[in-house]
Amino acid sequence: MDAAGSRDTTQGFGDTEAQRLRDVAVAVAQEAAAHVRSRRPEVFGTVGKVVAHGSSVASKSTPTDPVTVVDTESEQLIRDRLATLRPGDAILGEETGGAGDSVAGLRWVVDPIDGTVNFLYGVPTYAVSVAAQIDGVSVAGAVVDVAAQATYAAARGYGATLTTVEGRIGGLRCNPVTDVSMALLATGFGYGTARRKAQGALIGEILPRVRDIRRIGSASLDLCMVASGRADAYFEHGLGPWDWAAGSLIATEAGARVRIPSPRSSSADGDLVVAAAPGIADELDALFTEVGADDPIRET
Ligand code: LIP
Repeated sequence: MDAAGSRDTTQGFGDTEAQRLRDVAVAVAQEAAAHVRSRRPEVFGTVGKVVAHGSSVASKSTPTDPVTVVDTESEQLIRDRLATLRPGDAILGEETGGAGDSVAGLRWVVDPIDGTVNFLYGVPTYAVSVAAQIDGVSVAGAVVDVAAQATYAAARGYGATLTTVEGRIGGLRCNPVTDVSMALLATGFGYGTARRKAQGALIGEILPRVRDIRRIGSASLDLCMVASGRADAYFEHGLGPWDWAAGSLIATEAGARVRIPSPRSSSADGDLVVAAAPGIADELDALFTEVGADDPIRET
């Protein structure tokens, strides 16, 4: 335990169920991230030597919503490792679904590559996200920044940590910002044209009222930016549960005020996800209500 009392920054030595689940999430996400890191140059080449994509890339909801062969490999690796470490546990994955409609009991919620467009283009901002939920509530989670080889992790009630590639472990806390006009916000956009038009209109209302906006292309890393103080808040409509299941817990355990959809929600519902440093949470909620950001943005 560190000076904060209940905050456990000694990964791997916890003895509660949440800490044990966190350690499984960390191990599995790190193994999948290592696979993703090794496969990118094989499939897409290195800068200045791009291999033709060909059959390595398909599209999902729109032609601009890709899934690569590495997304599928990463999810299969995660499923195989969880089947060994946690036999019989339900698993919901972005690429192959699963876990049925029920959120009862324990289920793993997995995004094998969060930030697939960045992965495709070689923009080094993509992650592997693995969360454990009990009755639809995230109790443990890990987000591995693949390019930086950095691991964000949390167990509910035990704080959030960042482990660097050098193995340094630190506790995470949100920024002490208290004025929305001085806040750096992160956001993201869907793939469908109708949703993107509505999201762009919201940006036009919000951008003049804040310090600035960043769009990095990975929801799980956006949420970890809030947890680590690299952003003061994050908001996005229309995420899947795999995008926010781990990062929302990490942000919560770092002190953020987090708003997430029902665990049964889907990207099509267009619900809003928000994570905000506590000093601006009320003012940001009022701004979102004023500009109409609280309402879902469905794909029409
Ligand atoms: C991505 C999210 C991101 C969002 C993108 C996309 P994917 O997830 O992490 O926040 O803005 O449109 O949904 O598709 O790379 O797993």
